[in-house]
Formats: sequence, structure tokens, C-alpha cells
Amino acid sequence: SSIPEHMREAWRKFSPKGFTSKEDFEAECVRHIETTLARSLFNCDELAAYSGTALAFRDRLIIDWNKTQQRQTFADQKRIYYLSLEFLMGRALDNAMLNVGLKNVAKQGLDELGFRIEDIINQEHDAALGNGGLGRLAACFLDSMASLNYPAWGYGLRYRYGIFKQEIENGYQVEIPDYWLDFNPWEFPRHDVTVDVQFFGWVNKYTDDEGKQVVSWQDGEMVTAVAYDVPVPGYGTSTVNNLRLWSSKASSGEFDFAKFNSGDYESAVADQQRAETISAVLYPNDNLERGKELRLKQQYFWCAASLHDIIRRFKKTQRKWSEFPDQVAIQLNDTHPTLAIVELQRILIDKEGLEWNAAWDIVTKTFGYTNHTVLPEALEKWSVPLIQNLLPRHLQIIYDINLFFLQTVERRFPKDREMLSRVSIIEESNPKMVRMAYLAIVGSHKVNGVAELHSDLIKTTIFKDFVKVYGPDKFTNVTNGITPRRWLHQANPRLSELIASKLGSYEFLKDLTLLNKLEPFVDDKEFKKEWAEIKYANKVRLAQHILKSNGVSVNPKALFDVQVKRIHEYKRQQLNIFGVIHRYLAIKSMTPEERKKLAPRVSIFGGKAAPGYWMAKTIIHLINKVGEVINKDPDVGDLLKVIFLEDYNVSKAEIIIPASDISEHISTAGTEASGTSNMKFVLNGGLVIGTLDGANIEITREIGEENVFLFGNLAEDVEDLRHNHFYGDYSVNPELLKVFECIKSGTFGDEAAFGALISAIVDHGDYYLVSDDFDSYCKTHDLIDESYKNQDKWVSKSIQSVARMGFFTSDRCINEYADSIWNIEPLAVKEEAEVRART
Ligand code: F58
Repeated sequence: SSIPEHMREAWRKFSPKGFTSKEDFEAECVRHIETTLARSLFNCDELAAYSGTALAFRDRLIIDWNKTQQRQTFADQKRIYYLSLEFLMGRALDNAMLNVGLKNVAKQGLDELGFRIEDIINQEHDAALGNGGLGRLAACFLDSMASLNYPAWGYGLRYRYGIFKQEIENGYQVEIPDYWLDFNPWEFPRHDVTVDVQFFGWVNKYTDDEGKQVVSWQDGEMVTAVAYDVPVPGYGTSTVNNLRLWSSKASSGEFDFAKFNSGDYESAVADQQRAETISAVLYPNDNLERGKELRLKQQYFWCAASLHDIIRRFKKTQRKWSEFPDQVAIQLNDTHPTLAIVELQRILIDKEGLEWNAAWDIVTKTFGYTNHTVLPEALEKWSVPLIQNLLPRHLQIIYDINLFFLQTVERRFPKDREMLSRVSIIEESNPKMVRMAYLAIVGSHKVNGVAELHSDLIKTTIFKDFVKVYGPDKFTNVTNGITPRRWLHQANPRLSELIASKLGSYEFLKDLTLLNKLEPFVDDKEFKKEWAEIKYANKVRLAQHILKSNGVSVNPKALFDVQVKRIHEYKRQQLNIFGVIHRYLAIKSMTPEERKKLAPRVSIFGGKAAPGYWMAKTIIHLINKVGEVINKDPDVGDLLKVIFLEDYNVSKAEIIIPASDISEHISTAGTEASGTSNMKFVLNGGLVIGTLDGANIEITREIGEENVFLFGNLAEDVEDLRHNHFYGDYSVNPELLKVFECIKSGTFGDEAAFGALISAIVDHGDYYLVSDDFDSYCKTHDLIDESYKNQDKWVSKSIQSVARMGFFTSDRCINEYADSIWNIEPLAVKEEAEVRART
């Protein structure tokens, strides 16, 4: 469908070039408001101005997006496809403006049109297609892949409802659906890009006329996947990559006209709705798998559509199948896309007629698998009967994969029946279960963890037998990273500007190791003053937000102590709130003189609990009730405030993170695979209190032990400690018991409501070691109080930490994946003329 050669000149003459000046931006913005939106200057509110601005920038992105896609097609080199059920993108406008380098132009233009750019940016609804760290990591990776010019696509689901909106009512979490698609200028429906995806049915095996064995998956129902494309601009490059999200609808063949005609209209519509349900809602669990059929349907729907799309693109190159892994790398973000392994094998053997071994060789060379957790309850397992019903052919293939795998294991470990049952992809339970992580390992050429400790742990615990089978080289580490564009430049523009003024340019946003050039300023008086002023201004901004949302006035001079992340027992928000109560009791028992010596604090919490996670919801409830009591206690005044910020999400993180003095990363050692907000806080000049867990360990190594407040037991001791809780001479920490007494006496209201939090520790073995770590946690907080009093030293620590954070950019991380797992190269951005010359 190309335009004939001799007509291309006219085409090119009229193809849009994109605005670069303020006037051209204004013209585009006004044009969109008046024509696309049919509004006028008499009827233009901030939302309309946002829409006009977003559409103007969208047009700007599309130009480079089209060129990037053409360039990648013509370059004909290997691409990376990042499969993730979650992409927690947050807002797009600010990011787009910064990445194309036109935020100032837009700011001045909007000023002239009568709007403040901040108000316009705030109109945007977050794209919240993710739960937490895993989804946000995928978003940071997209930013890095585009910024580094890698030919990369993301594939995900276009949920109609993202992660729920959290409201707090009487201290309880209430979930509100997040319908976010009313106006979304950042997506392009591709009604011509569809894939029919099959479910249910049965498998027909027969010999054809030529005597060949044929396997065909027949009948069942068909659902259509429709592509929606989202442009992903790189920073300071014209590369704009693509994120393709699939939306489900009834397949046109499927819509039952017979039912229609027989008057069964309602049931025909019901079928349609059932199809649309597949992409309706993001599952809101963080680190928990529940094995729901609809979730499995989502997974297969998305894997099948994405693979079909990838294969369609590959086939256009007319290469041999054996070259597929030279053209295609697919990264599995956790086990959620593991069915893609089975689907590729199925297509190769059933549809393309390859022999099993040739096909399997292609499959394993194509896939890489990233593990994000060692928590047993988060490891995916699907029941065999469920798969049998929904995907009968896939179950057969899974059994065959397992058979061949176990045969190789048996050859290496003859007579070790135990070993065979331990590594089997099928768990012999009732019902039998498919262990998705094992399937992902067997079907990939590399498996990685997300921080050093985590990558070591998977090798010595959950996957240790696979290390014996494959040798250690199949397992590797890629420590997580974050994009400094969003998490420094966008969230903290003043700090970014100050850094740029010292370093001479914004080059550090592309090469974060350049931050080390800040080290000479660690003791520079003038610089420190500016540094501290920026932190203070960010705290004032957060204090205003707190006043507005919580009605509590907090002193921006107080130490802001922040823990924002999903609420989970392993992340130990309960340890934090018990620590707060301990502090409250201490204040209450002090004389006025003693109180005067104390450093004022604001304890800030934020995060969502999975709707079915009752313990997590109880933690939220306790935090809110403790806040209600403490915040109005006249004995306490400014010395302590407790704030729970509603509906923590990416755009709130952008306000909260730059305003923190201390943030808490206090998971039980060995449970948090990496953590990524720890990196964001330090990059914004906050110090951290943390356990020796996940990436905290590497952060400490990079920025120096003197700059981190570490506490608590080590991962290697956890097992013994847990054992000791049941079988040893064990008693709960007495200071913690006082906290429990206080709660039980009804100080924070209905004590029965919080009983479960206490008995988890006192009666049920304290699995997360809250009591074991309580003493060192509280003492470390005392140390923080002392350190904070010496502001001069504190600011030096802050600067020095930022200077040493270069390692934690997601650019480094993506380069590591590209070199050691994907084997792909960036695609240099060619001059436009060169691209033209080839078309
Ligand atoms: C997180 N996992 C890890 N899972 O907990 C965190 O340590 C790590 O930094 C991050 O991944 C990135 O590697 C996580 O966020 C989920 O939310 C899953 C969602 C789907 C169900 C299972 C949990």
C-alpha cells in the first residue's frame, strides 16, 4: 500500500514537520481546541487546554514515531519485545514535553493563552495499568529503550479499568473503579490491526492424505484482539518507540446472528460483553497469585495476539525460521507471559510444520525470563484441569516440554527420582498444577533476578535444582534501575537545574554516572544552601498537598519520614507504625524540657492494599487511627504528625519523593527482590533507613555505609530466627509489648480491630520478624533524630549520595539486558535524508 514513487515528492512536501516555536505551538493548540474539540475561547477550561496541548504534542510525537517505525523496518535488525501485563506509565504530557525538549515553549505559549502549565499538566489522568514496582519498572524500561535508540516494542493489555482509586473512609480503604479512557489522547486505535484468539475447543490428531501427522485445535470460541498503540518518546533523541496494548472484543464471526435473528438479542449482547471482559480490569494483587480463570484468559489472549503480531512482522522479512532468534528477542516480565513460550512452540510445530527439536531450539533462543519475587504465594501455578479446558492443545505441549526436559534431567541425574519430582513442571498435587516459573526457566536461554541478593537467592533457594541441571551460567543478575528523566528531571526540576548548572549541561540525564562530578561540591557552602532550599521548597509543596487532602497542617521544617509503596506484611508498614506508637509513648512520658530537645517529625504513609488482603487493610486502618489520635494530642503538637496519603500513584510519587528527608525500605531481609523507590528517594537527595535487602545493599555499596541508616537481621539468619520463634527460647521485645498494650487499651479506638496484627507477632510465629528487628529499628530512628539536628552534615550526605547514584539508571540496566540477554544493538538515528534515500 505504498504511494507510487513519482508521487512521493508531493506527499513529502505536505507531510507535517512539527512545531518548534512558541507561536507554532499556540497555533496547534488553539486549532485543536477549536476544531478537534469544537470549543472556543469563550468556553475553554483547563481540561480543554490540557486536551489541546496534549493533542499538539501528540501530533509532534507521531511525526517522529512514524519515522522511527520506518527506520526500524528498513534497518531490518534484531528487535526486543518486552512482554508485561503491567505498564505503570503515569502521566504522559509532562514527559513528552521534556523528552522532546519543548516544555519551555509550551510554558510560554500556555502563559500567553491564559493558563499555567502546572495546572494543565495536573489535568491528566494517570495511566495506571500496573500495581507497583513491576509495572513501573516496565515503564522505566520503555523510557530507557527509546532514549538509547533500541528498536523495542512493549506489548501489554489495554485495561478499561486500571488499578483502583483508593479512598479512605473512617480510616478504612475503599476501592473505586479507575475508568480512565474517557479522553486518552495518547493512544491510537488500530482497527485494522487485529488478531483472532481461540479458547476452549478440542484437539484433533489425524494422519492426512500424504501420511503426515496433523494436529489441529478445533472449535471453541474466538475473541478478537484490537491493537491500541501508544508512542514512547526517548529523551533527547528522535526515536519514538511503540507500546502496543491489546483490547478484546467479540470476534465478528462469533457474534451470533442466529441468536439475533431468533430474537435472542440479550444473549447475543451478553456474548459480546463476555469477550470484552477479558481486557476489562487489571488484577489488583501485588505479590499474590489467585489462579482465576479470567486471569489465565487475559494471559493467553495477550500472549497469542502479541506473538501473532511479532511473527507477522518477521514473516515480511522472508527469512528462514532458524533466523527468528536473530531477529526477535522476547523478554518475559515475570511468569505472566509464560504461555508465549508454549504458543510459539505450538505455531512452529502445528502450523509451520517444524520438527519438535528445531522448533524448541528457536523458542529457547528467543525468550528470556525475569523473576521478581521469591515469595511462595506470588509464584504462579495454574491448575491442569483449568488449562485443559481453556487451552487443550497447550496443555499437551506443556506435557511434552516437561517430558523431554525430564528425560534430559534423568540422563544427567540417573535414578534421582526426588530430583525429577522436584524440577517437574507439573506438580503432582490434587488437582495437578503447572509451575509457571519452571516452564519459563526451561523455555528461556537466560533467567535473571533484579538485584544481587535476589539473584543469589533464586539460585540457592527456589531454583537451586535448575542450577544443577543447567549450570550457573543460565542464571544472571540485572540490578533494577529507574529513569532519571521522570524521577529527577520531571519530578524535581529545580534540583535537576541546580545539578545542570554545576555540571555545565543536562548530559547527566543521559549518562547518570556524570553525577559523580558533584562530589567536589559536597562541602561547598553556597551549593549546599541552594540544595537545602530546594528540598525545603519541595517539602512546602508536599505540606500544602497534605493540608488540602488530609486537612492537617504539618511543619515543613520537621523531618519528613516517608514510606510509600504497596501495603504488604513483608514490606512491614506495621513495623513503622509500631515504631511511631513507640515514639508517641516516649513523647507522652517526657517532661516539657525533654520535649524541647526532640526533632519534630512527620510520618508519612501511602499505598494501596490488595482489596482481598485483609491484614494489609488492617494496617491502613491502624495507621489512620493512630494519626487521628496523635495529630490532635496537644502534648505532642508539632513533634509528631502521622499522615496517610490517599491513593498513592505515579503522579503523587512525583510530589512526595522529592520532599522526603528519610524514606523507609524496611522489608524483612530476603523478601524484597529489589525495590526501586529506594533509588528514586536517594536520587532526590533523601536519605534512607533500610534493611540489608534487595537493592538497598547495592545502594549502600555505591553511596557508602556512612550515608545509609541500616538496621535489622540479615537474610542468612532469617530461617534460623523463624525456627527459633517456635522451637527456641523466644519472647517478644518488651518495648513492642508496651506498644501492644497501648493498642489493646483502646487508645486508637476499637482494639479488637487490630488484634490480628498483634497476634501475628505474639501468637503466630512473627513470620516477618517484626519483633526481632524492633529494637534496632527504634535505635536507628534515634540515630536519625540526632543526625538530622546537624543539618550541615546531613546536607553533605545528601549531596554525596546523589553524586554516587549513577549506577541506578535504567539506561545501565537496559544496556546490560541488551548485551548479555537480548544481543541487540541500538539503531543509530539516521539523518532524515538517509532514511528517505532508502524508501
Ligand atoms: C516487584 N514485584 C518486587 N510484583 O516486589 C520489587 O522488589 C521489585 O523491585 C519490582 O518488582 C521490580 O523488579 C511486583 O511489583 C507485582 O506487583 C506482581 C503483579 C502481578 C501479580 C504478582 C505480583
